[in-house]
Amino acid sequence: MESPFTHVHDTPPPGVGADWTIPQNWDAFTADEHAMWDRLFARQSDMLPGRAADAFMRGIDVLRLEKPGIPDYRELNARLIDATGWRVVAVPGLVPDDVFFDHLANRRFPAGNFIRTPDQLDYLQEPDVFHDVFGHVPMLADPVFADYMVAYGKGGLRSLQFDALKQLARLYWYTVEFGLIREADGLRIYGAGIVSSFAESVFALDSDSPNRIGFDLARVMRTDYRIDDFQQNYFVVDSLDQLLGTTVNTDFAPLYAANDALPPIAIADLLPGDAIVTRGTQDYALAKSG
Ligand code: HBI
Ligand code: FE
Repeated sequence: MESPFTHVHDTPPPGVGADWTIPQNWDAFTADEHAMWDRLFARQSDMLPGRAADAFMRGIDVLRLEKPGIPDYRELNARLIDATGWRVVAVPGLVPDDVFFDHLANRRFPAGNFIRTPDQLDYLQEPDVFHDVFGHVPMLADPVFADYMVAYGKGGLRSLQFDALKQLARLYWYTVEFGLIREADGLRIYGAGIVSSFAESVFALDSDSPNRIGFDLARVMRTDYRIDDFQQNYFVVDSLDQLLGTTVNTDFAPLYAANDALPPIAIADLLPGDAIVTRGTQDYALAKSG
């Protein structure tokens, strides 16, 4: 069983609950830590209008995330619970897959309770509070996306019985983390890995390099991805209803089996059946590899 992450411990460290949650301890964040949030927030919110999905921009608004400083979950959760019944809980970092899925299935989003330091402004291995709260939580204020994440958590728990974590992790990656959506005025980003990244917010929409492919559940679940650089593929949903509908109306057990009988799809490969939105040059990835 392969996790996209490498340093997940199996049992909670001392002082961490059995569900891996810890108190947010908001009062303990320093002025420098709040200032880091404000710096990241300003940089992203300047760029996101016209790039981020309507649902994401609405979430920022509904949750009053423009208030300076790392959000206090006592206030944030009051608004989030009102909107969709979701809440944010603090965790030390990555948590085991079963614990992660159980939180999602119960409308709890686990957020890393630390913030990056100035030397890690643009890239970090483990999700911090800026990625988790700024990136993920606005979409959780959208009722349709909120239900999708619950369905994903429930599916995740079942996938562990089917030994299908890898297939389900790809679905998370290409939707929740790096998804694009088609809106009236063009493509928009909704994936948390993009909206929380200064450079990828531009690259994902403007670069000629990556493929942009119409979302197809079975295809996505076979597609490898990279965790070390900009994506070489983005998958485009027509609506959040499409994403939720496909997920709840698909019987995943036969799909896992059918996909298991096929080879994985290499990162940048295009297939004859793909609904190609833009065919990428892959210039960026090729230049990097060298
Ligand atoms: N833990 N805190 C945290 N955040 C994640 O996104 C996360 C995790 N543990 C496991 C996990 N993700 C993966 O299983 C999913 O992305 C599939
Ligand atoms: Fe994330």
